[in-house]
Amino acid sequence: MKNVTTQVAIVGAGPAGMILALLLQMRGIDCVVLERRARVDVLARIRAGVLEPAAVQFLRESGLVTRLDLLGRPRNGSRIAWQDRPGLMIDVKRWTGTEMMAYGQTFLTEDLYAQGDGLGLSLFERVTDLDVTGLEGVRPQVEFRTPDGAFHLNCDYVIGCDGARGQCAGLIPEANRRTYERVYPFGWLGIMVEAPPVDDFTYIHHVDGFALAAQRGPNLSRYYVQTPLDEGVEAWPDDRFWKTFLHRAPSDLAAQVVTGPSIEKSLAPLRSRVIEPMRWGRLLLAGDAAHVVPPTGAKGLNLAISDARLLSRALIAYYGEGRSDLLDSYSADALRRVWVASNLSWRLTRLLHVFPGEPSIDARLRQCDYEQLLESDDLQRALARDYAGISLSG
Ligand code: RFL
Ligand code: PHB
Repeated sequence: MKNVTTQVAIVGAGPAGMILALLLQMRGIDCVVLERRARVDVLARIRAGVLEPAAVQFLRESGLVTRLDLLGRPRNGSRIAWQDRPGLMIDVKRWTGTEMMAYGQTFLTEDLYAQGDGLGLSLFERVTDLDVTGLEGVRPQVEFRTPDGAFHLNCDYVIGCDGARGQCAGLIPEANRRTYERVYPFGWLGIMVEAPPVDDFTYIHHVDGFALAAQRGPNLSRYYVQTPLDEGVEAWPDDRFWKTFLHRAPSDLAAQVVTGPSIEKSLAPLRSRVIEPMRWGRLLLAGDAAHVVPPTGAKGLNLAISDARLLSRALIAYYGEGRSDLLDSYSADALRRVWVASNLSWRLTRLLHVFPGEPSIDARLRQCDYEQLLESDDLQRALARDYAGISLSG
């Protein structure tokens, strides 16, 4: 077994793990990243598309991403389209004076891996048999295997950035953690298409279900439809997808859509989950490992970025100045944002989706919610602020 010693061991090389690792590395704090998958698989994942103003500003200032201005597309906000009712702009620009940015998570991950190569980041890929011990002491131990052999790692802190299906959250003994969770009775089927996108990100509510038109670039579009959980990707050939999407979209939007063969297709179940606290002993959690939101609010990646940022500050203060106060308050500081974002994601999901088997009163209440939103500047401002993450940044 090969021995490795480091200050911070980071499990997971998604956005949370990579951003944290790079921020630490740039400040001379020694860290090692352990990733279960091979780089090609991590880089092939297609997920988020929208960044909040604070995330854009932070990524710009940090120098971690090099192509924001080349590949990113500033957005004033996103639209809601509603069957038989007027549409509505979630007008971030008007109500907050800031802009969102369309920037695919795939681009971000490529940027982060390129920075990691440039900085000589110590990244172990295809990690298996991860075993973490000693989290209650001062010197946690991590054992793992890669195709190159078995490793034993000594460190000061273990950071769990291993996503929604990772194992780090489970290292907190059940008696010391609380999990709040809702599993939604539907998923999103997403396709990527090499065709010009529609003008605006548009969330669509239709009596038959939700749909979303999104964009990745001048010739790259992303579309989603709400689907039942008992149907896999194979039940959704392209022609069924397009028929469903175009049926749910209002006619003016449908007229803009350039259809084409999908170059990628995937199914995402929806859930809300928060694990409290986000720290136990020498283990700290960040990103989807600690909290999962349904994608409706476009918050997951933004939360992963803000966790990584908070945690980097706390670790830099610890190693630079010997202060542990920011590490002690990390969980509470992060959870404030997490709950506000979880609440927005739940409210938007409930507003825009049709829940199978719901009582008929729910559809009328949903319509009432939307009509109140249409009529109220105050409600629109509040929604725009939450969507932009403005009320969270304080
Ligand atoms: P990730 O990206 O899941 O990365 C976790 C990494 O950990 C690895 N791993 C392990 N490594 C070592 N040992 C183990 N035992 C391990 N177990 C797991 C995994 O291989 C992986 O590489 O989590 P992270 O870094 O916390 O980042 C979270 C974001 O990826 C996620 O929240 C967003 O993609 C959510 N999301 C969106 N967020 C937004 O802010 N804006 C959006 O527009 C948006 N759209 C979306 C989304 C997520 C979606 N899906 C597929 C759920 C749209 C969709 C459809
Ligand atoms: C996306 O671009 O994939 C996307 C955009 C907005 C969302 C979710 C996903 O709320």
